[in-house]
Amino acid sequence: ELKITIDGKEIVVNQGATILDAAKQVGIDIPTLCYLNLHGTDMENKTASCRVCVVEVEGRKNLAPACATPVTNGMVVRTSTPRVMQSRRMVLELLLSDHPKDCLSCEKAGHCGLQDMAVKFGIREARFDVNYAQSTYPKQAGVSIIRDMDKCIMCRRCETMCSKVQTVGALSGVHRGFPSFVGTAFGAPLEETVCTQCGQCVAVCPTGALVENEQINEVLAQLANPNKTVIVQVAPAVRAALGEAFGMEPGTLVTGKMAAALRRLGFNYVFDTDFAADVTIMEEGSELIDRITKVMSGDESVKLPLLTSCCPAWVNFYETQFGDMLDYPSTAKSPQQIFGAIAKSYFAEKIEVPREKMTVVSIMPCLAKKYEADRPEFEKDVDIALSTRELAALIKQANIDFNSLPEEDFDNPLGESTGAAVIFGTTGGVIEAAVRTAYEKITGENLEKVEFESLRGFDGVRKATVKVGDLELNIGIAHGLGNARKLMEELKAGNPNNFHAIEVMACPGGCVGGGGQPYHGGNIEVVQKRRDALFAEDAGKPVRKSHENQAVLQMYEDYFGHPMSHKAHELLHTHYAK
Ligand code: HC0
Ligand code: SF4
Repeated sequence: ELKITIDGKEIVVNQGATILDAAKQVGIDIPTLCYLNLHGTDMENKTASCRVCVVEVEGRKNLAPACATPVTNGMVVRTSTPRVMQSRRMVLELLLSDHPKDCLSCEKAGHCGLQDMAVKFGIREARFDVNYAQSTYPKQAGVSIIRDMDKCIMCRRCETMCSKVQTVGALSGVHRGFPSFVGTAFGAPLEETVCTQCGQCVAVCPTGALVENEQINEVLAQLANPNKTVIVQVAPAVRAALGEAFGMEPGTLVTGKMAAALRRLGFNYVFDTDFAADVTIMEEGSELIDRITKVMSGDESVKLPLLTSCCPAWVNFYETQFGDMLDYPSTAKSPQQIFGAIAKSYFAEKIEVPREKMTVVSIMPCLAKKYEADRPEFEKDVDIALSTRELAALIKQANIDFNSLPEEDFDNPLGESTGAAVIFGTTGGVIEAAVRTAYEKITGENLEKVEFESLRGFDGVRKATVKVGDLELNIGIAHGLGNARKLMEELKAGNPNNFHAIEVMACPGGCVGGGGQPYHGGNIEVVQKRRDALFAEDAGKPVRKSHENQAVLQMYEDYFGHPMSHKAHELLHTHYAK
């Protein structure tokens, strides 16, 4: 234990703590720009590159970066002396000297760490700004992500996220000093690298260097076209986070207001991805039971464990990193794509609108969903995927007073859903939903208690055994791609845990922590509150098992026949490629 005095307050800290940690303990806020710690994940960015967090340490000549300076016993620190304030301003002015000044039209405006800092420290001029000295790089506009390295401040949060948390390694710092930036191998577009499009780099970028490919105007063009029937679907995790963009507490559910807002924006049908999540369980659950039955009877044509396949960044990850194991994932499409396929077949026929006159927009907490919607094999079943942030921006542009909207319902039939579908948006939720259905299908008994506490939680890798009649169902769960890699390495080593099924979500926390959600500013508790909100919505639903969704059952009766039927395979399943 060590003693330190910060701004006159005495604090006792553990060995290894930094000045920043110590200050936090007593609620002293030292401003930081590059530092980021997502507690409970492998994300700690400690590059000490921005120098905004410098403080005065008694007995030392130079100012010390609080994020990277370990506490020594008896240390006396002052965090906001005139010298510290001047130094911070100097650092900011230097950063701004090599930063574009198009803040008015920057996609990150209002959410930019650098802008916030400049406002906080009252920067009125950038004294070192010499136009010819600005470094410029070609802007790269991808399907999901736009990279503008002119705005990179070399905090390297994206690099830490991509290499440490996701273990993808698509981004790394190149060059030193003035011309340095974070780039891809050989400067290739992200689509041509190992990037999974998870968007977690965007989620932690403090500036406009990494942003989503905004598609709001494309949606407005569709809404303005009288020849188009425009249908919208909303992913489970969106309802637990959208409210944050309108000043509500993290974890506030806005399902009803969200439906009302979408209706006022002019969508012809306001539907729910949750409907399709229930369909996913019908298909994937049947596939799981089918595989287990076959493997138990010695049939070696199928593999266990079944890997969930609804997270598009995870799909990209195993396609590129584990291309020799493509017979493990479920062939069921993701709910987003299942929804699109159903909307443009079953529903289109029902309302007698030809496919070409229908536009399907989805609202997703995710950036990889843009990439998924664009994959050629899906033939534009989903035309445009907007992020939660983009929906918030659209609602604001339309001048809708979100907070005073009434609570409305989704339209029918593709708006009907169960509690099992809602929890898809959190880590562990997809597999819990699948177990609820598999349990009843395998045992033929009614499942009284639908909550499986053993599958819940926030550890990066979780393992649980659920008793389903005589069968002991071994389940693995991972969130964050680095954790997924650990489970995949286990599989390669021969599946020592004898898993039957594994759920993976690419983002820490699952979709609630997705790369398209309102920025949480590095506070992982926000993600956990969103998860709790989804569990609350599930608990309040009258129907909580996917196979009891009446609209889904009706659709099977009228259209698909049964799960895994020929028609279901054609429209609801897919294949994977290296
Ligand atoms: Fe998800 Fe999904 S749960 S991936 O996290 O499965 O993005 O919310 O929409 O498709 O339903 C995201 C969230 C979805 C899909 C669903 C799945
Ligand atoms: Fe890495 Fe994900 Fe960003 Fe791609 S989207 S560069 S995988 S963090």
